Amino acid sequence: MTRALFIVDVQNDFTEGGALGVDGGDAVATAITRHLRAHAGDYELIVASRDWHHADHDNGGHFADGEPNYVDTWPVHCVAETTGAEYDPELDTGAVTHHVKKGQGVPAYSLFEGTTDDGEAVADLLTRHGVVDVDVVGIATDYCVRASALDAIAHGRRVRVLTDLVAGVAASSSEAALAELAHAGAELVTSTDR
Ligand code: VGL
Repeated sequence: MTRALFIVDVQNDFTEGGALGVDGGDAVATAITRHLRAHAGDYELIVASRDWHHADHDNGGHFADGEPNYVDTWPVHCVAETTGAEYDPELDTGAVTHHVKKGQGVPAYSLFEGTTDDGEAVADLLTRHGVVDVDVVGIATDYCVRASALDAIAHGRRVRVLTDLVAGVAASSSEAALAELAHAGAELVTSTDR
């Protein structure tokens, strides 16, 4: 079977100390690096995404005008070309085959809303490589991991979420997201039990 790994939004602004840092973000970055050292060879494609928002722009209402509600309005985060938008330094991106940017001027929770550096849509990339299976890891469980995994299912792929390699904004919405993903057909498995 031809398998891809999605590494969703492991960026400085989503790890501890970032504008929208989640608990456990740094640990997830380190653990993904460990997973890549052992298992990069299991994947035909390793696709890493970055939120890449416009500066001085509300990005389609994604950046709060006032207090964010942390559901669909957020503090300013992951502005293109800033440190906050870079990959967390604990993530070793050496094995990444495709870098995807998303959210230029719009909210974009799913990695499928982005394009590679060559301008290719992720769905086309997967089809071109005959990818059947997708493992999903990264941040945030309850937002971009959720949306990316649901889209992978919607695009007909078999999806596993590696549950020790994700971190969420809030515990209850992360739990709900994992339950929703399981119901939608994703397999929830740890990186060591897979
Ligand atoms: C994300 C909140 C706002 C994410 C992105 O990467 O999950 N969450 N923007």
